[in-house]
Amino acid sequence: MESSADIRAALIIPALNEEPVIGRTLASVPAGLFAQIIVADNGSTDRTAEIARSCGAIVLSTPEPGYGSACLRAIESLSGDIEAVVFMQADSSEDPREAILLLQPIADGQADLVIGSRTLGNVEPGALLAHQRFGNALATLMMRLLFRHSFSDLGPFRAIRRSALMALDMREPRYGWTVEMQVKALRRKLRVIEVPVSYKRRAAGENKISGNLVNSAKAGATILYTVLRNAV
Ligand SMILES: Nc1nc2c(ncn2[C@@H]2O[C@H](COP(=O)(O)OP(=O)(O)OP(=O)(O)O)[C@@H](O)[C@H]2O)c(=O)[nH]1
Ligand SMILES: [Mg+2]
Repeated sequence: MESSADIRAALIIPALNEEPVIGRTLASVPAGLFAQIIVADNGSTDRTAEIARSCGAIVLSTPEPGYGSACLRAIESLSGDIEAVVFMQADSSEDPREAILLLQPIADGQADLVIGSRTLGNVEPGALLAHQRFGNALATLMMRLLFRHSFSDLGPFRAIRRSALMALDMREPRYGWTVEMQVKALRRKLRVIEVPVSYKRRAAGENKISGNLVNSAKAGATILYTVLRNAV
């Protein structure tokens, strides 16, 4: 696998209390692939920020809670020459070497948004739970009915052209963020593709969303509401 794309890219990693794993996640990012690596923290009470800094990442914190708020803050701080952004989890579920697969279609001028699809890729047993698959299936069905476009996943590992990202005017402060990006991209008729990515169980640390049924239900409701709200 090649380790550099023909585009100047930044990596944004939203992270909340990921002390046991953020170091290994950052260490596995191929050298030279990203011009900027930003860990988007908000309110970690452990050593996430300190470890991320010691690994050479820029750490940004926002007092506003939420996955989306952290990502928004990171976007505001992108340096002027960045042409594309990759979003990735902090927990080593994804393989950062595969970021090149997400970036290349953008570099080649073939896509504006590239979703890393876990359901098309290699999923470690137990990494995608039944309720996650169900939520994904429901949200992608809604998008298929509303926009006649078939996504296979809402995977958080994804790349987007910077100009497209700015045009989307992202607003969702919490877990509606990923699906907001997909719905708005369809509404704006951006060139959207999917590539298969591999997906593993988190390497260590605590789950914030899918491991807890109440949090999953809340995230699921936010996601479905976000699809509907941005569709009209
Ligand atoms: N900054 C920030 N990051 C968050 C927040 N909630 C989750 N994250 C990060 O978003 C990513 C996804 O959260 P996870 O806890 O891994 O959720 P999940 O992938 O459904 O659950 P696992 O299967 O355990 O990985 C991780 O990198 C988290 O650290 C938040 O409120 N703020
Ligand atoms: Mg995770």
